[in-house]
Amino acid sequence: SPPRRDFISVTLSPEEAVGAGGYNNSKAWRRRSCWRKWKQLSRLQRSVILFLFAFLAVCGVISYTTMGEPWKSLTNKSLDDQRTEPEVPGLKLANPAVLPAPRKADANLGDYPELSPQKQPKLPHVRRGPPNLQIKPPRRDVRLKIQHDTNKVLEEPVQSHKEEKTEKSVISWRGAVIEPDQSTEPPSSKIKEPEKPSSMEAESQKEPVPINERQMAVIEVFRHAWKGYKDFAWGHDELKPLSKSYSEWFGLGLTLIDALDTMWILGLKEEFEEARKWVADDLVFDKNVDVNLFESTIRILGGLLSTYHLSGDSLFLEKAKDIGNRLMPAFNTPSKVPYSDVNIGRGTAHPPRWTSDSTVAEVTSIQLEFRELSRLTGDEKFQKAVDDVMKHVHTLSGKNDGLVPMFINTNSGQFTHLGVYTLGARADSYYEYLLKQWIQGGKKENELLEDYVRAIEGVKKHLLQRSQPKQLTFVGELAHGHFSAKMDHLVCFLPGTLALGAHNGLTADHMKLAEALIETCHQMYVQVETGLSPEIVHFNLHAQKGHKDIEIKPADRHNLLRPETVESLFYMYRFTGDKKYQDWGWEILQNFNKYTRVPTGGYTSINNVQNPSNPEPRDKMESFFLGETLKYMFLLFSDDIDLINLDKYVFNTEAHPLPIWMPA
Ligand code: DMJ
Repeated sequence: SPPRRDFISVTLSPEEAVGAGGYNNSKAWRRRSCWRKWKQLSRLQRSVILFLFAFLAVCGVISYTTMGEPWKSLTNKSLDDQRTEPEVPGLKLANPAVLPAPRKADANLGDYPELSPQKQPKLPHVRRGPPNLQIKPPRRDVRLKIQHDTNKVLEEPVQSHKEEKTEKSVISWRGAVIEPDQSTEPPSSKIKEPEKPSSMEAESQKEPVPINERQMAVIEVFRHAWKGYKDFAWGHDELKPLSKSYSEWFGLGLTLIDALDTMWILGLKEEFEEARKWVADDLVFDKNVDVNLFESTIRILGGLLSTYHLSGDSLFLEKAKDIGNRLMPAFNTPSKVPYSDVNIGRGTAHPPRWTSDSTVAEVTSIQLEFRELSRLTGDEKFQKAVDDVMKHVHTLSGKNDGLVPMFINTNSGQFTHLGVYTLGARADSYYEYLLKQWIQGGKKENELLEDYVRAIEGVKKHLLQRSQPKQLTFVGELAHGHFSAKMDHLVCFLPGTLALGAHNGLTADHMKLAEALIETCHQMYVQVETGLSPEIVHFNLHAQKGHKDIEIKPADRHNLLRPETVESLFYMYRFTGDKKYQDWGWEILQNFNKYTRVPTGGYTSINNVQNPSNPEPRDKMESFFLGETLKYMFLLFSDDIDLINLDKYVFNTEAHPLPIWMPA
């Protein structure tokens, strides 16, 4: 066989000859030239070079695995910071100019201690979520000593005074310590005392606002309700306090989830920790169960997101992502207007059995939650789905001066049952979420504001009337041109929403209307025998001897422990400082205690607000009693505006506070 050659001879082509003689810098020439040089090396030389390359490659891989992730994380952050436009073509994010760049779904900086907030380089210009909203957890060394009887609290001022002193230190973890300069700090997965940045020092020097006697009474009511839930309904949807059992709606521990952030705000650390454990160990969404998209969004997704923000505990964000993803099939409709029901285990969605319509309030009151989920996860699909619904509804015909019908078809995307307009059931929170989305997004999304302002003008034009004899301003309903003097208790969200709009710069007449309407809602309580409002009232338009302003039909005289009036009282007190609103709320709390409290634990809905001697308990405690009513009650009695500051948070329609997206 021919001897193996260490060299090869190369015959140059004419062009190469030219190149050799002159200057040829073509790529082909350079490639061939390199190859020739390589081939001219000895086998030993080649082996050494190859070995060096291999060695460098191994070093590269090792250093990438130790340093690559943090580097990647920082790189992603820089990209996020630069991003001003959404990645989805055609989707204009609600407020790209002011929206803090979304955090990536897997951005758990707890995994990277070297990137702890204090050491992390501050990236310029853009504030990042979750924003400056973490509120410190309750201190372990402080225990609330709460009396078991509300009346006792009031009868024994000396003891109450002592408790107030104890509370001073309890409150110190809460209202006074909102941390304004932690905008770049991701929530850690564990609750811990963070090192205080300098701006926080100033905050914590603020005199703590002590919990007062009325707030103590709310805590006592909460604990009594919680006792019933814990003893007889733990982990189930709702307590049936009389039969000492429970009812199931979705089978997802609805009351427990709805109550999480209330416990945090009230400072009930032990209860909170116990509930957290249930969420960690037992809350499973992989279940073959149909849930209502709206109800599970406002109660479960909203509750988990707000608890995540208050506690900084990533468990709640993980659960929020899980349920958020499982609800997404609802948007797979011909019109993109979502179906009312989703099977969260199977990933299928459908309208109610009898129709292909959805309720307008339901499809337009899930936006705050899904938008926030996108901001936190960096996954735009959630926001896109709900923004598309709003954009679509914005363009629809069938409105009457901004007022919307109650139903919308999931196939055609058009309103149905035209001609009926109400601010009550099936439309209510459409109006609420127009304003609140505008606030959430930094007041930049003009279409939302336009629709809201137009709708309030529509209310004034078509739905406002005055009753006799007291001249109470109320919001009635319009059906095919006929005015009905019927008002749901649900409409009592409106004074609070109007006041919130006025606080955010809308015209003073909104506040005037809010003042008139909250007086009416108050009268819906005080003109009734038990001092509790019925579900629906009819106002008298004509004075009749011996008649009050309010008439109640037998089918409407139940009370479900609803929050709307207390909610509005809270806003009115925050914005006016008028203590009468606190007094009105206090009367309501006392009447709940008088007529709805079940001695063995829990509170119950009642069937007859007109019969003080037998209000006919219904044997059900709705989850919103703990999620909303008692939370708003506690906030109403507080004089600390930093206890859920309304310039930093916006409440979803189930009273779960979500952050307002701060401008850079
Ligand atoms: C709650 O689930 C929400 O407030 C919703 O917007 C209306 N109904 C109840 C409370 O009444």
